[in-house]
Amino acid sequence: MTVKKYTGHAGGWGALKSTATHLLKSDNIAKNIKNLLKTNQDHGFDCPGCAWGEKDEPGRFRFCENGAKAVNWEATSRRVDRTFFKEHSVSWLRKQTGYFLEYQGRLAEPVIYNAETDHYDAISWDDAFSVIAKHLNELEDPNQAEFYTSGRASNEAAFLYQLFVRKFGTNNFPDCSNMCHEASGVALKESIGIGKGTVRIEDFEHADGIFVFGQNPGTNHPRMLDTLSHASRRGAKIVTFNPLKERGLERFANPQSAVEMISGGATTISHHYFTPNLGGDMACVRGMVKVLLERHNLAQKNTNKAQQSVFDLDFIQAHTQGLDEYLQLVADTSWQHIIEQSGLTLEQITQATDVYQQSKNVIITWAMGITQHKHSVATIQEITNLQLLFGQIGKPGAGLCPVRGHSNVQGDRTMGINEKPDDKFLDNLAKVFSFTPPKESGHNVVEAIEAMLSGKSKVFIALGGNFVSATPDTTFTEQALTNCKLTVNIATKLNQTHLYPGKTSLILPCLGRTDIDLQGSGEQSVTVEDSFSMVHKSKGVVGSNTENMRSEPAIIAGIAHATLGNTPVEWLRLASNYDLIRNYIAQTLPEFSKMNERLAHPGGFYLGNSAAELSWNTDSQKAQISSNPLPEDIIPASIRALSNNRIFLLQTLRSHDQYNTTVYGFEDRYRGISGERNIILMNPSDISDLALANEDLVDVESLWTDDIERKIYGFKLVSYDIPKGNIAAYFPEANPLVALQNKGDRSDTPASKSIAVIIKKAEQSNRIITTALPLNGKNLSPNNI
Ligand SMILES: Nc1nc2c(c(=O)[nH]1)N[C@H]1C(S)=C(S)[C@@H](COP(=O)(O)OP(=O)(O)OC[C@H]3O[C@@H](n4cnc5c(=O)[nH]c(N)nc54)[C@H](O)[C@@H]3O)O[C@H]1N2
Ligand SMILES: Nc1nc2c(c(=O)[nH]1)N[C@H]1C(S)=C(S)[C@@H](COP(=O)(O)OP(=O)(O)OC[C@H]3O[C@@H](n4cnc5c(=O)[nH]c(N)nc54)[C@H](O)[C@@H]3O)O[C@H]1N2
Ligand SMILES: [Mo]
Repeated sequence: MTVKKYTGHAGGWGALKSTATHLLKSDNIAKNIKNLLKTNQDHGFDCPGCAWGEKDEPGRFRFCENGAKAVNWEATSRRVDRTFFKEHSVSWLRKQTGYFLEYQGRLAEPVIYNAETDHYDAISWDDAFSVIAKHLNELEDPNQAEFYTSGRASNEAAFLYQLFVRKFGTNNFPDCSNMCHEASGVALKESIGIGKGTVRIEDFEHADGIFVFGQNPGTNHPRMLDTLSHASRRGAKIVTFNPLKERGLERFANPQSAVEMISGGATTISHHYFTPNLGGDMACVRGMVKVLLERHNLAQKNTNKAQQSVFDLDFIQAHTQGLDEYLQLVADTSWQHIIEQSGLTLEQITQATDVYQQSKNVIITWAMGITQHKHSVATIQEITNLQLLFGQIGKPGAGLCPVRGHSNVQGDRTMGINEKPDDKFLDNLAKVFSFTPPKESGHNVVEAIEAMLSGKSKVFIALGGNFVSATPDTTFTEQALTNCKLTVNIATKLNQTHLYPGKTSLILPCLGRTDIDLQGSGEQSVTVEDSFSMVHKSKGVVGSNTENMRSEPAIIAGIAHATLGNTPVEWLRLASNYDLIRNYIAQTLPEFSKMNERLAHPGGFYLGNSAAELSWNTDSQKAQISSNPLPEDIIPASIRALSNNRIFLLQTLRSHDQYNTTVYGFEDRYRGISGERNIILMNPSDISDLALANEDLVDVESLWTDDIERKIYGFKLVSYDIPKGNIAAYFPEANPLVALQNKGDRSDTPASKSIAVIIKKAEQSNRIITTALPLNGKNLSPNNI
């Protein structure tokens, strides 16, 4: 492992070099260059990397370094077929890393698990569909099946999937959103009546202040840096809150700007960079509002009537409710509480407030640093309150911007992948398809794991994703899957989830976003929705060696047809021409009316956003200014009481060289960490307080109020610029530490950025990294797993 401080700016030649290296390492350089040029273009495919949007500007490259990696890795010519599975048993494959599995290439043909030999064998598509149909139809209750979705599924696939599952009879739709932006959806729905962001990409051109909370766009949304650098050069002030000094948020050279590339110059992104404690953001915003309230109270004494209010009283009066209760709560929150919890000084909070107050138009963005805490819903509502106090919603250059993760995770929700569907959607489904969809709420991710662990749920079907590695309490989730009678994975690449088969298990290989999708009526395109509610077409361009793969809609149609016959639709006919699926989407969801026609417009179409139009679909028909108490403490007293050792708060995050559970390599370039992923970032003075040294190996144990030991072993300490008491490790390596019940209030999102842990020098000098949980009475230790 090497650790070397990265002193350059983000983007620039480094990003270009890395893109080139990944291209050169790929099997087919010319093909991949051609692919990249089609990324996010009108006649190409939507980048499977992230959900950032694009302005409708012809002639620009629209990919980034990490999008290039995603495209290259999907377009590999390596194949995992029956020969591969003959050579490798499931037990052997389980011992390999995710990196190894991903590297084997694309899944090439359907396979079924043979428990006697512990190998997967080839199976025909028709037989695979029959196996699934038989298992589903034999269940006593449709609620005994779980239907997981990962956010790459297209609108067409997602719509078909939810239609099949609801007709089958359940709302059990655990999905990656539950682990991602669920808190944003819950908070915004309550506060402003719609669970999506209110800004469009053009708004960034009109914002004077942009506040970025808890996200690392240099790695996870690199095209956002392009947007931010334009705003910065135009004079907008950017304020960042992040415990880590993420390089991309400090300085960025745009690989698409000739001047910056040639001059070696870069644009300053953040004018103020604040490093709060993990989970301290709600306190930061509460502090900002407290400063503003104090200024407001002073202003009220002003004799000039026009200057008597700091807040936008007209907006508040016309559009909101809950002001008085909230301001009382702010007044009652002590500065000591705010300062201690935020980890910032009063002066820093005041600086942030000044920028906010001086900006005519403000956008606030956020991602996982905000959504993966116990008090995430409350934090997002606090952010929303701030914007409501100043009427910073529903005007150009202002609003709320949860930056979504997976490239179509927002679209999947719009299509009805939702364990708690709203009545209007169900009524429309009932009307269009003449059946009564189930109303009862289904399972989210945590509930699905619990149901499979207890044996209540017996079938697990996954439309993409890597359930075992993405979810908390890894060992429990593995057990939950192996408890099932049937597990089915529709996937592009082999991953750990496929290696924890139920009694019967199928892997069904599907086409990816970049592949040409040929059906009965010709080449198909699909659609996706970005973070800005823009729906656009995506059409694959790669076309070799995919004969025995099927598209996601074709696979879903095959399963549905085998299970339900031709009800309520002719599944196979829909899969032969996706225009027909889109016609049904248009009939079911009013905002998609004339979908096929509107898609002809370059750049696609905008779904609209009620809150951005100052229409509030809440019970009161007003935007809600919420009153949530600041948490007493980020690490609750009940957890503190569990250990006499020093307790640290751990966040799990992404390196620059991974896509969620897919590890592309070992270069976390902007953090200067190379060659190693089993690491713990820690403040140097914390390392010496523990009487440890940089690069020492440690065991990490998380604290939770059950009697289960959750540990990871032999992680390397890396001395890092991070607030004291806060530490960081990579996702998914640290997932075994997240207790299933350590989750967000009202969102049930695993609190992956808020794990109380204790650190000890590693007991063994060899580096066995695994979990140790007592399961079924068997005490697993690193040596007998
Ligand atoms: N290349 C690439 N692109 C991706 C992904 C990927 O894995 N690789 N994943 C996609 C998906 S699904 C998602 S959801 C997004 C994820 O995008 P991000 O949310 O950027 O992902 P994380 O790596 O989890 O980064 C969390 C950031 O928040 C900070 N943070 C953590 N806790 C706190 C906190 O309490 N307060 C504050 N203020 N900051 C905090 C961390 O230091 C880190 O900078 O990216 C999407 N795009
Ligand atoms: N500790 C911790 N845990 C986390 C997080 C964290 O920050 N910390 N982040 C959470 C977040 S934000 C998310 S979104 C989840 C992600 O959870 P998932 O979405 O379940 O995980 P991914 O790693 O994105 O899934 C990768 C797999 O998807 C399959 N795949 C890729 N492309 C396609 C496709 O086009 N179609 C199909 N059918 N399959 C495809 C491949 O087989 C690949 O192995 O993880 C969550 N888990
Ligand atoms: Mo995500």
